[in-house]
Amino acid sequence: MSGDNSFVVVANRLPVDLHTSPDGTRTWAPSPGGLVAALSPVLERHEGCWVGWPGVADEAPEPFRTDGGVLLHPVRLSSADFEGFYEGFSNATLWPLYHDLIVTPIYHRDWWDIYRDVNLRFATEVAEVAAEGATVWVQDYQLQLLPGILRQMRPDLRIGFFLHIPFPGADLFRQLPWRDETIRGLLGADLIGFHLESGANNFLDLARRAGHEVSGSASTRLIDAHVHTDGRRVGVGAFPISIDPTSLGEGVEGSVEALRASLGNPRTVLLGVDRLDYTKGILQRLLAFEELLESGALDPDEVVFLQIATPSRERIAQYRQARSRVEEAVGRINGRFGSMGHPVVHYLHQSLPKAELRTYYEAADIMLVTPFKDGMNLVAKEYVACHGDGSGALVLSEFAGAAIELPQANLCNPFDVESIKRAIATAATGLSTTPEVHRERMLAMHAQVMEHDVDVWAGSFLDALAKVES
Ligand code: GDG
Repeated sequence: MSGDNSFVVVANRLPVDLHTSPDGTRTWAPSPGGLVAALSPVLERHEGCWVGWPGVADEAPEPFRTDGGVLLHPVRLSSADFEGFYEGFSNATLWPLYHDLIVTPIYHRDWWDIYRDVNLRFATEVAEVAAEGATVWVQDYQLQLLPGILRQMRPDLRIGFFLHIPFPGADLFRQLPWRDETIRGLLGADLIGFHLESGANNFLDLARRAGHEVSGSASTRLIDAHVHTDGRRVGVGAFPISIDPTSLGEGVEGSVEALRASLGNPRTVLLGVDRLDYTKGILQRLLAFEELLESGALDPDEVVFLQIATPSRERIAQYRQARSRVEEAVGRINGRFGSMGHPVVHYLHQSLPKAELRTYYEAADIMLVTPFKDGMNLVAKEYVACHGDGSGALVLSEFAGAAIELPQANLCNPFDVESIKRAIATAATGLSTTPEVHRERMLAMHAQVMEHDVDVWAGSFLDALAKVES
C-alpha cells in the first residue's frame, strides 16, 4: 500500500501544539521550530508530509494540511508508550549513553520492547503515506530502528536518517544490550548523517566491528564513506546543523537598553540559555561564576548573570535532580553576593518567545555555553548570529559540536572549573583590554554561521541523499 507523498519527514514530534481556549475549546495549531523552518520549503515544494507524535498522550487530531500545504500526519501514543518509548528508552537509556555516560543509562527490557513497537508503528504510518519511490527523511535517536523496518516494508523508498545528538565511540556504544539491532536498524537507510565527522567515524568503526564491509572515511557535507550490507551501499557523512537566522526576528529598538536598565545597568551581562538538562553544564558554570565572585575576579556590583533554563523532561528523576541542584546554587550565590533588589543571578525556569530571546542574546556581553557533551548546540550559533557588529564574547565548551566550526570562541573544558573560570575571566577582561581582537573573532564566527545556515544543512543532506546509489 502506498500514499501520494513524494517527500516525507518523520520525527518523534509533529510540529503542532494543542491550544485550549478559556471556554475549553481545543485546537491543534502548527508550531514553528528550527527543523520545521528548514524543511518547510522542501515540504511545501513537494506537498510533503510530516509524520510524528502530536505531543499529547492518547490523543491525535485527524491529519491536516498547514497553510503552506504540508500534510501533518499524527501517530497516536498511549501514556504507556510515552513512558517506555520516550521517557524510558529514548531519554533514560539512549540519551545518557550517547552523551558519554554523564549519568548512568538504565537498560530495561520492557522499554526496549516498547521502543521497537513504537518504531514499527511509525514505520507503518510512513509506509502508508509515502508515494512509490518517495524520499523519506527520518530524524533522531528516538527512531533508529525505523529505517530498517521501513526498508523491509517498502524497498522502493529512498531513506535518509539524521542523528541530532552525538554518536559515541564503540567502547561506550557496545554497552547497549540491543546494539546489533540498533546498527541494523540504522543501516536500513541509504544515507546516515551525523553532525560531526567523529560521530560518523564512530559509526563506521562499529559497523566494521559488527562484520560489515566499510570503505572510506567520513567527510563533511560529502559522502566519502560507505557501509556495504545486504548487497546495498549505505552512505555515511557529517552534516553540521545550523540555525535559521530569520527565526530570531529583527530585534526591537530600545529593548536591549530597557533590559539592561531593568538589571541596574551592570557593566557586564553574562547569559546562559539551555533546556534544563544535565548535559548542558549549567551547575558547573554557576560554580565557576561563584568562585570568580569569591576571589574578587568579578565584582558583584558590576556583573549580572542571567540564566534561562527551559523546563525539560521533568518526570525523569535525573532531570529533577539537575534542576534542584541548579536552583540551590542560584539561591546560595544570591544569598552570598546579592543585595536587596539586586540579585547577581537572575534565573528563569520558563520558555520565552524567540523574539524575547533575541533581546537577551543582544544584551549579553558574554554568552556561556558549557555542555559536557552536545551534538551541536544551536544556542551558541544563535548568539553569534545576533552579534553581526562584532560585539560580545562566546565562552564555549570544547565538547559541544559547535566548537569545531567556532574555534575563535573562548573554548573551555567544562569538567575543569578552573578552565571555565579562565575562559570567563579572559572574555571579561579581553572585552575591555583587547576589544579589537574580540571583535574580529566574533565577526569571523558570525560569517561562518550566516554562510552555513540551516538551509545549507538541509540542502546538503538532501542533495547527498538524492545522489546515493545503492
Ligand atoms: C538537540 C541536540 C543539537 C531554548 N530556550 C528557549 C528556546 N530555546 C531554543 C534555543 C535553540 C533550541 O531551543 C535548543 O537547541 P540546542 O541545539 O541548543 O539544544 P537541544 O535542545 O539539546 O537540541 C543539540 C540540536 O538538537 C539540533 O540538532 O544542536 O546538540 O542536543 O534553538 O533557542 N526557544 C524559545 N524559548 C526559550 O526559552 N523560544
